Amino acid sequence: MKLETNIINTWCPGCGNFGILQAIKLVINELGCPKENIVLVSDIGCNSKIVDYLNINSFYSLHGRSIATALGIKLANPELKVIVFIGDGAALDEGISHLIHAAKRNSNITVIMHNNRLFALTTGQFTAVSPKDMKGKSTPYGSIENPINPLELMLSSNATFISRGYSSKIDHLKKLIIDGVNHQGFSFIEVMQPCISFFNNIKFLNERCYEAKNEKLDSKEKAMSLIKEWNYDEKGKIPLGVFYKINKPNFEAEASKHITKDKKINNLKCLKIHS
Ligand SMILES: Cc1ncc(C[n+]2csc(CCOP(=O)(O)OP(=O)(O)O)c2C)c(N)n1
Ligand code: SF4
Repeated sequence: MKLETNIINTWCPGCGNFGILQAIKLVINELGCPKENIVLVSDIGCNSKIVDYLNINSFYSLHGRSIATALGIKLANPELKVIVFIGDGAALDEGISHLIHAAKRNSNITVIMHNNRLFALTTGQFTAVSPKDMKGKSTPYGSIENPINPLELMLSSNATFISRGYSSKIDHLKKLIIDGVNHQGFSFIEVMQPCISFFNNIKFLNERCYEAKNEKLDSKEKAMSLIKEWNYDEKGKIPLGVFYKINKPNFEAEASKHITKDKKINNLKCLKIHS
């Protein structure tokens, strides 16, 4: 089956989303599961157009609501591999509560957050991860707020798989996504993604991103020290890789036990009624 669609790609030339699209194509081909068992859930934004360019079952959600939608899909059919594409604006502004709760629940879905550090489709407003002083449509004199660190947020929300990739490192990103999709719990993959038109940080990212080695994936302390190595400021190196990975019962598996119990109770009730 052809992975490409006939839809004309409207991303700006040079956009980091092309690298993520390339990585996800490799992931789908290498995952080894039937393509009909994969569901892509997209948000709203430049990032979300990715599902238009992939011939895979997908669901266009509302802005900031894609994670809740994905959780519902996974709950209804736990056999599916559910992958969310979401921007930093949707994940950390409009939809931040969904992100925190999906992590807390350890929902067995994968969230790929395209981090271009602003709202791109609406032409460059600041988000929770925009640098202080960033000038844009909603901050003509520069943002007066400091960015949050989303990976720190994920660690404190008890996400069981936390990682970071870069759209220009396609092979590395492909491996991260495969690892995240195969993880039996909530996997969060932040992807640094330059927005060429409104916040072109490609040189900054090329100079700073490096593949970090983490031998202690189950250590929160080690994860925090890697996560804190770069704090969304304009200095230092930016580590890439898996920072944290632990096994814990996931939301859908736990919920299914209750559903099975419920079914048994209902069956007993039916038997009583009929006897
Ligand atoms: C609830 C809601 N708020 C605002 C919008 C307008 N809106 C559409 S796309 C977008 C920007 C998306 O930014 P982001 O999520 O960071 O994704 P990007 O475009 O950067 O990939 C906004 C604000 C909307 N559609 N719905
Ligand atoms: S506006 Fe930015 S994020 Fe959107 S397609 Fe263009 S370069 Fe990519």
